[in-house]
Amino acid sequence: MIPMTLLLAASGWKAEPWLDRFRRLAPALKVVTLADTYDPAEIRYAATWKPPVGLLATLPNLKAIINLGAGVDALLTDATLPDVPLARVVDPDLTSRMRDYVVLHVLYHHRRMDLVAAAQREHRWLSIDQPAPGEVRVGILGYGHLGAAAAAALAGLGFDVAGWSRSPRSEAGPIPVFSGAEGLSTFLARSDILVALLPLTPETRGILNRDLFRQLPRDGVLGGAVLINAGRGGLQVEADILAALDEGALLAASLDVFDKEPLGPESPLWSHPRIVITPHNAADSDPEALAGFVVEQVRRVDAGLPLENLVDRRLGY
Ligand code: NDP
Ligand code: OXD
Repeated sequence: MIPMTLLLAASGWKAEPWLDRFRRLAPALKVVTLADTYDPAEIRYAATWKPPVGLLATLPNLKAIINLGAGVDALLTDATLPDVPLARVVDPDLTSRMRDYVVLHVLYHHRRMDLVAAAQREHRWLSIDQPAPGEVRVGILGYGHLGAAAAAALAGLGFDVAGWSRSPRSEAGPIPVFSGAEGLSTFLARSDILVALLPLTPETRGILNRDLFRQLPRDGVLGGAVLINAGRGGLQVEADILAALDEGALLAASLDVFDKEPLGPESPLWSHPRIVITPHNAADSDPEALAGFVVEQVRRVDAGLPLENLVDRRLGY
């Protein structure tokens, strides 16, 4: 009998912590990696992060793909991707990591830590006005699993939070959610701090551009608008961020993601005094937390049940 095997294909990640966790959770499940010799016909499930283009098309009996991150943009660029159900992780661990990243950077800019740190380097006692959180309007561009969790945490700290999504919300909640092109300008005009947590799709590529930055308020209590992008690098036009910082449409930015990763040492973004760079680690995928989701999807496929957190390939997320 051909074994029902899971292929773990996660580029740039250490395989052993995942394999170890799979062994503990599902000792009977055979798991192979690209470093192993396997028969392509034995692979029923693939757990992936940026697998080599074309790889999944070589697996004739593949029944499901489970993306080990929240964003599937890299996977969907593979024109040969087999037409089998595709799920992505949605998990409290991943969500809380992103929530914490967003809270950290909102507070950093709210408290003007860039100025405080610069003053410390000069041994200068700098006293800055401290607006109350309720005077700072935060806009969450992409009000999905991660955006909504970040929004709730920020609202809990007293910030004046709103969200923006593709589809309108059927019920009004405590946080106003704008939607679609018609809601965008109003949403932007009330975003002193703009947090991008959108997926990268044909519709969202390049959305963080000069036109958008010019719609952000300049008269907020921080003295200008701040961009935090933890979604995808392809959302932003890097040259427009630098231009917006120069012309005053942006006061500062925190960027976790870049069009080309790792960000090259020659990039002017590194040394800009009002940009904080983090190395795409806003919310890492932790095998301890996420391998259980993969095992559960394997169980569901075997039981003839649909995958959880299915990706809509037509929408691209
Ligand atoms: P979700 O699918 O849960 O949420 C996506 C949100 O974006 C939804 O609110 C959706 O609207 C909205 N959206 C999508 N397209 C559009 C559009 N064209 N116009 C307006 N709104 C749109 O995703 P997650 O919250 O789980 O993840 C978001 C992204 O975060 C991932 O795709 C990934 O790129 C990024 N990410 C980055 C990480 C990092 O470490 N930097 C880690 C994890 C994720 P609607 O609600 O109407 O569907
Ligand atoms: C993700 C990521 O999409 O880490 O999960 O970027």
